[in-house]
Amino acid sequence: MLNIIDELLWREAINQQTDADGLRELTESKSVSLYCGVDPTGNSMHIGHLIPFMMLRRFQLAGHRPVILIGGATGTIGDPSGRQSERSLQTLEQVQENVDALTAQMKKLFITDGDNQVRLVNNYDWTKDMNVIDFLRDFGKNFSINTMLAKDVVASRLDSGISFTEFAYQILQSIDYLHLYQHEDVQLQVGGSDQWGNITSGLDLIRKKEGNEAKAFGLTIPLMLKADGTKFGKTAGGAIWLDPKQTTPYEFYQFWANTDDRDVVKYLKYFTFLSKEEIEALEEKVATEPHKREAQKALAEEMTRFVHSEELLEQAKRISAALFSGDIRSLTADEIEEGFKEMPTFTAGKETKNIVDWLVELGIEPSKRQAREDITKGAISINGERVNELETEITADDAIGGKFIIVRKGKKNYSLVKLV
Ligand code: 629
Repeated sequence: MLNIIDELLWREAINQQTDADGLRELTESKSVSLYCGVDPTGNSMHIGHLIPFMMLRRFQLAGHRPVILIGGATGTIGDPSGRQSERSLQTLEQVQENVDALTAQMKKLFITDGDNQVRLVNNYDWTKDMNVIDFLRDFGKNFSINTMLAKDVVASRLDSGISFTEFAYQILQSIDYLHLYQHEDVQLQVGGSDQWGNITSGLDLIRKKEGNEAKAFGLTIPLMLKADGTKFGKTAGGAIWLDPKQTTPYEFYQFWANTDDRDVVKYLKYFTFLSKEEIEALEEKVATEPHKREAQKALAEEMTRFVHSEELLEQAKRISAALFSGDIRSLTADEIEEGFKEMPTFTAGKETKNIVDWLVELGIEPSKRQAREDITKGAISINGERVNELETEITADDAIGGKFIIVRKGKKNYSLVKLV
């Protein structure tokens, strides 16, 4: 088996390391505890957050021990990393709600019992009772303003300005690493490349408190870039959330299924737990039969199963197949709602109407003339069945589950009509 570091290198999942040889040696000699943190600044993670936590899972599969930190304390402030302006403070109640939501999300993704189980910790526990004198005497003395000013995060804000609160954020994250080093045996912190400054700041604190021989390491993960130069993880509809209410499993599945051929192998390595052999076989498929999109399907399946479930994956696939073939009648009302969330939506009454009038009144067709022409040439389908007769009546009975009628105009123009 590959050493975990070699595996991450093969997956192109390492950006910077504080001591590559030292970490390799350590991971070969023992089961290492490692951590990554997330701040409760929202009520759901998006796929950008997921990456370092999937790395923790890779370490776990290789026999190491992951610790997930939820930043109940740091989340009340907010990390200035990568931001050009000061954050507005959330209420403590809001932060607590987000802590609960993220904790539930993490527990669903990462098994929290059994052998080398995930440990979930909250930095509020060791930060909330610290008083200002302890903070300044026990920790503040170990931080040089000169070094703090030189960190990218702070340096890039010197023009636009940064409050003392956000400036001090890196101290809180450093105290966490020291705490976890001392009490949870943690020897490695992982994060996205924006976390390099905070991670190295924690290592400096550990060395000052524990001596230069302290064996602690930092590793960051590269930012994912797309071949076409646009930002990964964002679509026209916004971020890809893990919360199924914000991004439905169908949309989630489609996001991965739409990956460009130039990116798909990179994503398979970086995001999935498929083996080197499996990924190489899919790479071959991209080269020889790209039109089958087998690599994209494998990626979409792996990710949807991991984040949602086998059941929701099957549902997402059924919606995708029905929309592709036009067999709308095979879907339930819930599946229609999910599959058509991003499509033009209209509301209509329940009274029976002639199809031509109905299409024009809804605004799906611009005029009766156009409606008649489209129907006559067979370009209009209702719930997947072509309408040929100009006299066709639309009744409440046409609604799937009593709620939805799907109109297709031409090959791909779907509209969702909700009956009220
Ligand atoms: C206390 C707080 C710690 C360790 C970490 C933290 C959170 C960290 C942060 N992380 C980002 C976040 O919470 O702000 N200061 O949104 C986010 N992270 C995942 C990746 C990241 C990073 O959750 O590290 O790089 C995104 O990919 O931005 O003791």
